Amino acid sequence: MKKLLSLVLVLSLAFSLAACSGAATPTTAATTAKTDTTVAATTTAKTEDTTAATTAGKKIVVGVVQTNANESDWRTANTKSFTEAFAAAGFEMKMVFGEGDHAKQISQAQQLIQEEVDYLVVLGLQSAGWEDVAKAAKEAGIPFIMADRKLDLSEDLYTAMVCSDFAAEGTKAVDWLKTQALKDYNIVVLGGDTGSSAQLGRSKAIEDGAKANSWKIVFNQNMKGWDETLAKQAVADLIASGTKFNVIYAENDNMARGACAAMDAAGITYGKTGDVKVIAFDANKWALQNVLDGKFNLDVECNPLHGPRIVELINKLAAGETVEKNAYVKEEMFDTATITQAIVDARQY
Ligand code: GYE
Repeated sequence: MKKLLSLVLVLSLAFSLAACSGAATPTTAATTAKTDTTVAATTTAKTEDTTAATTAGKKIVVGVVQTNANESDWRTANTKSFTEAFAAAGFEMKMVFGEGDHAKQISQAQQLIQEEVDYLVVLGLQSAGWEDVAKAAKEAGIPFIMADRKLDLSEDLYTAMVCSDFAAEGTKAVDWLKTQALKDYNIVVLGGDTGSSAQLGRSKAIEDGAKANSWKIVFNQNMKGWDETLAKQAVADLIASGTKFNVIYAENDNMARGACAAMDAAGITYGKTGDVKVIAFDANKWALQNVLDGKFNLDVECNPLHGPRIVELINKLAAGETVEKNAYVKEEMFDTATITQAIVDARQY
């Protein structure tokens, strides 16, 4: 029955997908991210199928629709966290990578529904365009879980989410920037993948912050794949064009490192004692060492260790227990005034 149902659904999805064309625009940051950190809505997704899966001693099979294999050091840590936690939990993991292609992620999710996974975990390249997949998973009785990036789905179309609050991350950076009391603010925004909730949230925060504080954004471009080399080239071109800037707002650590490499090549000073403030997101271990060394001024944490969180969630769902529907990961920030060697040494990623 589940096989026939999912076949019908996949066919209807295929037809609807033909109509879906995800056109990316350079720097739009219009976002609908609604921060509802305290919603304690709970949900149970106990369906006869999932209960059967656990009780029958059958391995729980989890489909994971991941973004790109080598997108960033953050993504590498994220994939490793799933792989290790699922193996330890005895889950069978079917992880697929969209490699920058939203439509590819959609068809990969369909395929996993077709293969009757017990749970579907999605980390979307883009936050929009997931309704049909979520409906198909629901019809097939497969709990749909969002991890890392919140997708534009109504609450009835997903089971639970464990995500980062990207608007809050961006606001932390804007509030920190305000405390720097710079004479002028000429900001370079190196954005992440267009349309991802991470990019949308972080970009909107600095755009709103600039408007509210009459700061100038002299450059605002999204780098495909959060790419370090593209970020380096973009800043090198900016320097060559003679554009004056004194703040780098890089939406992940790798792009911040790319920007620093371009400034090194041009002899521009940055960081704790330099002319340009460098703001990064993710807070990988090597990046926090850069904060400690005064190369990065601020690093806003975005925690990639979702594996154990999703294992806990799935085990609860499989046991018919209630789970928090909208969970946001608790995250910090580290600047040159607060960072210590102990913090760096204790970093798990
Ligand atoms: O900031 C970036 C990664 O979705 C939060 O994706 C994640 C972002 C992270 O490639 O480094």
